[in-house]
Amino acid sequence: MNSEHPPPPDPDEQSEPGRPIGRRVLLGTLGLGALGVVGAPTLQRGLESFLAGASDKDPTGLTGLLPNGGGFRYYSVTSSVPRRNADTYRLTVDGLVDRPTTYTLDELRALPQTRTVRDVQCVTGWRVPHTPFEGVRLSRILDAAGVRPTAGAVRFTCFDGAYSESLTLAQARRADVLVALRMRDEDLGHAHGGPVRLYVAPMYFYKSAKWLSGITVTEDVEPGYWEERGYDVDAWVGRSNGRDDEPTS
Ligand SMILES: Nc1nc2c(c(=O)[nH]1)N[C@H]1C(S)=C(S)[C@@H](COP(=O)(O)O)O[C@H]1N2
Ligand SMILES: [Mo]
Repeated sequence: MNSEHPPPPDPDEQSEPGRPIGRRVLLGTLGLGALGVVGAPTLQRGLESFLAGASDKDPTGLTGLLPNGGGFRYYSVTSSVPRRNADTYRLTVDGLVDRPTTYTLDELRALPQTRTVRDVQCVTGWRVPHTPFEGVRLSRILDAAGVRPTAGAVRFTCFDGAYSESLTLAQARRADVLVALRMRDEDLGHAHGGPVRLYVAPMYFYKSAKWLSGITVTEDVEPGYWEERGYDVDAWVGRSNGRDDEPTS
């Protein structure tokens, strides 16, 4: 089963201080709103066993990951995603560049790798502290392609056929934005967007497009999948979306 990311909060609810909107919206999405009367930690455990149980019956093979021990949730906006491996994976770089390029997985692996260790933060409130990611700096890939002077933004597309994201060119050139091949010191598995996902360390995790297949340099930012549905395009952690639901334990 796939756990769909909840829609953004209702602005009226958002203005009430101290309400755990993220969790409530998540439960609402799963049709478990009635469980909201029990204490939050119990509720969270109940939700996790509900999801884990459901995922056992998942025929897509994306199982045992909901949530896995590390505290991640598994998100996909599509009900199934094709698999890509070293033979079939391709990353295309095109748009406003002098040298459009297609990379294989081995070609990405052969480039210099950068490792970051930061907290992963989903906009709905869950956080996974000190998570290592490793991959190629996006800035290196952009430089290799030769970004044209009229460019102002970068758009990311995915081989799930649905998700998209975008960054301004300045954001995309940050040293902590990676085309990630590894997470937690292992090759990125299919469920977490492998073999290659974007990793935008300073922003909410929805910026980190899984199953990355396309990087297109554009003139202007085009809102991504969740941004067309109400989330902020500038997704700096703690500075946007109004629902940074800090864990209480
Ligand atoms: N292709 C794709 N990328 C995606 C998403 C998605 O649904 N599809 N969800 C986003 C959101 S909202 C989050 S929190 C993270 C979840 O990553 P994970 O499933 O590895 O925990 O992926 C982001 N990237
Ligand atoms: Mo998210």
